[in-house]
Amino acid sequence: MALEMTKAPTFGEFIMDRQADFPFVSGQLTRLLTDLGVAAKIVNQQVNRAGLTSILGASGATNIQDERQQKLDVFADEAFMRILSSGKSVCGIGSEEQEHFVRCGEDGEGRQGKYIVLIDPLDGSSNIDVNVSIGTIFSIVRRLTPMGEPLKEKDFLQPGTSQVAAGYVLYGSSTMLVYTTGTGVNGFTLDPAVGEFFLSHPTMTFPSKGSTYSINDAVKARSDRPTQDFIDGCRDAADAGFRGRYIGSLVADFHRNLLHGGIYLYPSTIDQPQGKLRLLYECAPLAWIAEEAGGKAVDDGVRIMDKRPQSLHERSPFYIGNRHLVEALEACRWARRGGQGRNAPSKGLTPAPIP
Ligand code: P6P
Repeated sequence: MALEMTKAPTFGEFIMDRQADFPFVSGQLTRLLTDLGVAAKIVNQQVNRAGLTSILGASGATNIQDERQQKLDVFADEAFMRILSSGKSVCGIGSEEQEHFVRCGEDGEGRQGKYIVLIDPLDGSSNIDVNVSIGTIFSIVRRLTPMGEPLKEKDFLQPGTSQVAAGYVLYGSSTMLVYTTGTGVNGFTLDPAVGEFFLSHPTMTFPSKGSTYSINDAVKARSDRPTQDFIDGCRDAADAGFRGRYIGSLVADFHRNLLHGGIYLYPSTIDQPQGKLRLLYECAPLAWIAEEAGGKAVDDGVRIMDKRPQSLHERSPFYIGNRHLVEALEACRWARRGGQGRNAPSKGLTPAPIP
């Protein structure tokens, strides 16, 4: 019997092969991506045992977001911080769990290392205790300050278009790592038997059409009229197969929409005018993944990738998914402006017929 000689490349093999595509790189990004994979495996191991160890439940502390920190939040943050700062590639880290930017290196000034990592170590952690999928989201940019000098705030506050790599880890029924470096989106599934991520979803793209909308119904009620018009349009299109799906875990909702088509919305609301999600380490990395997969990501009118952050934990309204669905939402915004200005609807936009 012929031995099955072909196997999917591991994450490490894949990024090494891709490095060969860029002959002048120093290998620091390869090392950094490899470190992210190692940290993801360590976090995954704890996530999978959450119900079996004392790590379940709140740590008692609250983080900068004034959110009760779950013990796994703290564990994940420490794991990523420790592994990323131990390599020579990273000069600084901005984490959802850390109030301030962290400058790496012995003197804590971030003088060495080419890359900055912005990370949400464990997003959706309120779902941990109920065994719902959670995720890690990461974004990588190059330092702006010359090597050897202390990092400055501007090194961390760069627009999404400055990213050199972005991705997420989904700790779900299986654990996946999905990332882009600007040449498409590739997904890797962890084989826990060997402790390796194997390429399982090469060249991921949104399906040509999507019919799933993901929004918290309570938030929809407090959002602006164009968002409500759009969702009402989706509901009216139920006969056309439109359906609501909301897990309450951004990475899980985004990943389902990427595979099956759909749009995720976290709008600005009366009580949260800038929405809930964080621009630097939630919106921008997923926006790049979405665009590389043929989709679109905007806030109330601006491309997420073009937004220049003013602070580490800055929030942004966030609408992301199939291009035709995001543009249908933009058409609702255009109509509510009396049909003036940008985002005039293209022909045949569904599902949100302009009222
Ligand atoms: P709400 C989790 O806290 C999170 O940041 C995302 O993962 C998720 O999509 C959203 O917030 C859920 O927020 O207000 O619907 O509970």
